[in-house]
Amino acid sequence: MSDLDIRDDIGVEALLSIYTKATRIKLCDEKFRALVLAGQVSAQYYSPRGQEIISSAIGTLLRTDDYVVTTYRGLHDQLAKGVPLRELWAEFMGKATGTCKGKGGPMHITHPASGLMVTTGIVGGGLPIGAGLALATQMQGTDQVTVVNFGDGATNIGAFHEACNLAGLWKLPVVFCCHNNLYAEHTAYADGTNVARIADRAASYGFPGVRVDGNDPVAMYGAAREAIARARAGEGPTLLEAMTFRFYGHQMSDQNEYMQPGELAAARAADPVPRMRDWLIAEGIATAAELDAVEAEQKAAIADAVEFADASPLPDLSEALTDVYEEALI
Ligand SMILES: Cc1ncc(C[n+]2csc(CCOP(=O)(O)OP(=O)(O)O)c2C)c(N)n1
Ligand SMILES: [Mg+2]
Repeated sequence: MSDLDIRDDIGVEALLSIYTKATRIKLCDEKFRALVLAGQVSAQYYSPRGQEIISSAIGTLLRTDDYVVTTYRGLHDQLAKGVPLRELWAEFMGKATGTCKGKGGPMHITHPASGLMVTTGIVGGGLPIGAGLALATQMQGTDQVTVVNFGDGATNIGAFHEACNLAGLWKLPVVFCCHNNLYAEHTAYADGTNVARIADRAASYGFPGVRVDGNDPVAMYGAAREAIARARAGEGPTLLEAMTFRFYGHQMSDQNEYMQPGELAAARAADPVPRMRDWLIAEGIATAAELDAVEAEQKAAIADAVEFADASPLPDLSEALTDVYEEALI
């Protein structure tokens, strides 16, 4: 397919949706890192900068009632699925108006109304939960789809294999989306796994595995569309391996010393968000002025959310034991 065929096939609306979501993620991430570095917000944060296109394509394809599961590096998945900016920012700042009333923070965003069901810090822990969500919708006879997002490191955790096995066996309506950013904390993928392509692992569970350039909106949209359609049609899971890179290391204090010389600079030079902007303009899909307007609109929405979160109260002490399974612990 030529770029033009693909453009017609995907449609301008979907392409602009991907760009709008990616812009929101990029700007949100930049603002959050700036506030943390300035000491104005205290939170554990794992930046997904560089991985925006994967979630933006998936978020454009999913319905609100579809489910998404993500990880501590989950801002891109949360925003792309439609978690509202104000509640998200309030949660990031630990405020009572946040998605989890300020008790979760960035690593535990949950917003069922948007279909963002779980954010977990347990590597690989999201896969069995996602398989369970998919099993629930299968039993209820709906055509909802669950997308589980996780990293390359997670594919060496037992839970990945257990979830893939059952999902394949029961043909669950789930898409396992691995964001392969080439590193798990400070360990390069090849130093931890003797299989060159994560996508190949799907064969052992009897469902398709597809490797795709996760930074290419057209390729990512196409692969995700097929996987989601398969799941929705009752044909079972797909393992997507979306190749990408994270621009700000594992966590904010990461000095990236374990990377190859020039690797990070090369990845940043190929930043997928400005690259998509240039492509949209070059293809005549949007004008620079139209995309400037998208960016200005997202900036204003983020400024509003930060102001809202800043002005919101901290949770009351009397709330400390609500919604935290206190009865089960007694
Ligand atoms: C079960 C478990 N083991 C170890 C950790 C510590 N840990 C946190 S993030 C991480 C790396 C995971 O890498 P990957 O799955 O590639 O995701 P990425 O951080 O690159 O998005 C590890 C080992 C954890 N949180 N949970
Ligand atoms: Mg990784």
